[in-house]
Amino acid sequence: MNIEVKNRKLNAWISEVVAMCRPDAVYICDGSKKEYDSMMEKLVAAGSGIPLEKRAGSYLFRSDPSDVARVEDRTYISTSAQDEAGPTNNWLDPASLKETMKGFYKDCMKGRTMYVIPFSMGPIGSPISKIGVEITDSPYVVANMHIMTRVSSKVLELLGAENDFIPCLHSIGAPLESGRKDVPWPCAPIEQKYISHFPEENLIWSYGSGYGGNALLGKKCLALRIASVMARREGWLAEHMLILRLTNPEGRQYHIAAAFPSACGKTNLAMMQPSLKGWKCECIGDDIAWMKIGEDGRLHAINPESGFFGVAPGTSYDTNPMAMDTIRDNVIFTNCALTDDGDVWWEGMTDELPAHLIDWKGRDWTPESKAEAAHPNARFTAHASRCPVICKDWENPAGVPIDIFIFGGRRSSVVPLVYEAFNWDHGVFLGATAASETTSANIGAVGNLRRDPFAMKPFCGYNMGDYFQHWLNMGDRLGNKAPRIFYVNWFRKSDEGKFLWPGFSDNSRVLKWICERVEEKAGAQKSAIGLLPLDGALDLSGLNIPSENMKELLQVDPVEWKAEVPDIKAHFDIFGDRLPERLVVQLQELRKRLG
Ligand code: OXD
Ligand code: MN
Repeated sequence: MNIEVKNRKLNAWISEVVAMCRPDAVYICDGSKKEYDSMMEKLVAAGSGIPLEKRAGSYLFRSDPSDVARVEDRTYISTSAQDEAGPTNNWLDPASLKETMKGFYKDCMKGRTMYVIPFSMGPIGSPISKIGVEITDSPYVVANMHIMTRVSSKVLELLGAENDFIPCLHSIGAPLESGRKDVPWPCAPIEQKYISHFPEENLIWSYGSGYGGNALLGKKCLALRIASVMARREGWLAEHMLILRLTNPEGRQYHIAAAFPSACGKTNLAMMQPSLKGWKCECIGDDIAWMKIGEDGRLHAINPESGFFGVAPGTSYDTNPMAMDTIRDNVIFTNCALTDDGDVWWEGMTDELPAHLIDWKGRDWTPESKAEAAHPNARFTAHASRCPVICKDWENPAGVPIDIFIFGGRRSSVVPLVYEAFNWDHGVFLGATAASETTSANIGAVGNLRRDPFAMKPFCGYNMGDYFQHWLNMGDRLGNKAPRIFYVNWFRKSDEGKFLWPGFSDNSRVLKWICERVEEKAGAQKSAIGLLPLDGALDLSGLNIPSENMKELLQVDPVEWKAEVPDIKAHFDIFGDRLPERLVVQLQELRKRLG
């Protein structure tokens, strides 16, 4: 080993994994630039990474076509009792799952180096942060972890001899028999992929995939699935939320945490530049928020990550100029198309299509080609510090005080542009019933309505009925210091199928109303589903939206909403007696208000 490890638990674990996986060598990561560069050198030499002439310090990777996204149906929450994992998670008994996986892990790192990555989720040493150690046989994972988490030998120092950490074991599941040539993206077939969580012992085992959320175990596996269980145990919140700071023209700051399912523009909102004069928006995080009640009784949030693992297609100077500026250099691109002059391209990046590209599968592509040039889930990995609107407090170990929670989804009808919850319990009801229409980024038919409570369905590491109760309990503890709760829908369409709201930087107009509600400056009208902006309360200055469109955007049709009730009831029924009574009451009250 290149660095001496003093931590007893870590040493024992390394020995155990070496005995099981039989790597050729063991390397302890220190998080240095030199180390990152050596990973890239190795990956380029292996034919996996393509240096991009047009973007300094940037590389393109093409995954195996079978390894392009998170694999939700191969993701397990393994608890001794199935009820603890609940109806929204795949469950397998821990002993038998470990037995199966040990069969795959046996000798799985032959011919490869085993990397040991000490990392911190959250600023190193912050009381909200958690330490993990990922063992992996993928240098691509090491490089991505350098960007997405704080990898450092300081973490090993913090661990000392006795301190605890969350072990995250990862293998791509492609041992190299002696003399066999490697492939650019080694991985195991789909039926051998397992993304397993053992929350009772804070343990993660991932096998067979090299891709994003399956392999960068600090992100979805640790910072959401395992952290959500720890958060419930310890009385805090680990959420699938962006965090932003909005400053009004008078200099008053508001901190917003918002949860949207995938493909609803979370990264765009996190980096949004307001169209309203005098308003400023700064990004703190685009995917995950960890929130604890501070000494002042308020909820304080940190972003546990240190980078963005963003969806590339659809990102452009129109939709998200700040993301485009973030990814000018020092980026890892995965499954984007390659231009003839050594740059990346994806659908939606430019109006004009390039005349020729190499697509994400490595084939020639022209505008006549039927297939997409970039995979719809193509990604960029970029360090948060590269974002021109990153907030100066994004690494503040104390976090930022949250004023506002926003939930939302993609709904072409029924759901108005914005409304406010009547109170905390009603806000929890809005989060618990959040729904979105599926897009091509989701598996299954396009346009189906999918309930995705708090955007946490794929990420809650325990019974979601208990998760709802945890939110209710947090509200009880926060009392009148609780953030106010709102619901938004940027995606309502006219009968002709056109978006009614311009979205993007004009979403600042909705955020302005939300802030004015918090200040008790804007009135609201009561509807059956919540509090809506009064006529003329939304600042539409400089916008040219016909008044009938505004009417439609804010319309609440009791007939359409009555049709939602049985769907919500069916959604709630799956939680059986784990559904909190207070949410049953919320549904009854909605029914009553609808008449
Ligand atoms: C993500 C997701 O990759 O939510 O962030 O799917
Ligand atoms: Mn996400």
